[in-house]
Amino acid sequence: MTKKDDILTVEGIKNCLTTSFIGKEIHIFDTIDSTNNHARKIAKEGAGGGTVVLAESQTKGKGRLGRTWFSPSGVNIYLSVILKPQIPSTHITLLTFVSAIAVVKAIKDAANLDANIKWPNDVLINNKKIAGILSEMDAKADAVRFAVIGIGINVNLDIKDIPFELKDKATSIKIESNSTIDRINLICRVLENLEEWYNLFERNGVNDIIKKWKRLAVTIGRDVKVQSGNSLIEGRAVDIDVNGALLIKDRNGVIQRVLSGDVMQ
Ligand code: BT5
Repeated sequence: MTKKDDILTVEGIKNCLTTSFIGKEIHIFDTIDSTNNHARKIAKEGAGGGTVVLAESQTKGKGRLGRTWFSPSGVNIYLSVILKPQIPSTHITLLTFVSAIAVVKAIKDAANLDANIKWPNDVLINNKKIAGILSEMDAKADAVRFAVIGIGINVNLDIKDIPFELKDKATSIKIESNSTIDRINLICRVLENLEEWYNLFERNGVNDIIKKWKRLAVTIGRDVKVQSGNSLIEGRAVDIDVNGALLIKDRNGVIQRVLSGDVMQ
């Protein structure tokens, strides 16, 4: 594959996409601040569910809680999808789960690599982060008006181009498979898997999602330390609940419910 073949184009993506609503409208930027910010902006202006925003690079790629997402040009995937689910705002974490399942499956389909999920939003290979998901929403009276699912996947990123502070915790498909991957093919597989699992979520509710997520997750059954706001919760991660909260049995045998946070170990 030459560098020219690997430029993201709407036509290239539409040629490989078999979805029925996700990706019917696609916006691609060479550089943008954040695909999530742009998707939120156009959703507010009326862009429909299924609209996809992609960029070759981001100047202000976002993680959760104001963190930065390293977004160099031309090698990775920075993608946001607008969705308009009929769900209460308390179910937003489940959209992160739907997306994480889709990313794991797409990496398997496109690169034959087995990734897994760390609660709530990390996709890992060999314990290093290969993808991250940022779900944001606009809600009114506890109902979701629209959600933006942001997905960043390290694809053809070389080990030498990973910044020092991420060296121990980030990886890419190229590093793990020793080969360069067609990003357009991977984007199509992500969008198709996302549509499949999102439709299942809309049709059947949370149960299938939670069952599949648990099969792919490495967090459940482990002793964990979770930083949630200012508190550190330690114990055994025993389960997740219907809203995607992590249930941790502490050393007194009490179940602590954590809706957002970072698993430190
Ligand atoms: C996430 O946050 O993992 C969500 C990342 C979502 C990025 C996508 S890209 C398209 C869309 N547009 C956006 O602006 N964002 C979304 P969090 O769990 O908070 O993890 C952030 C942490 O991951 C950082 O503090 C770093 O430690 C690490 N990190 C940053 N960039 C990384 C990268 N490219 N690969 C692996 N780890 C990274």
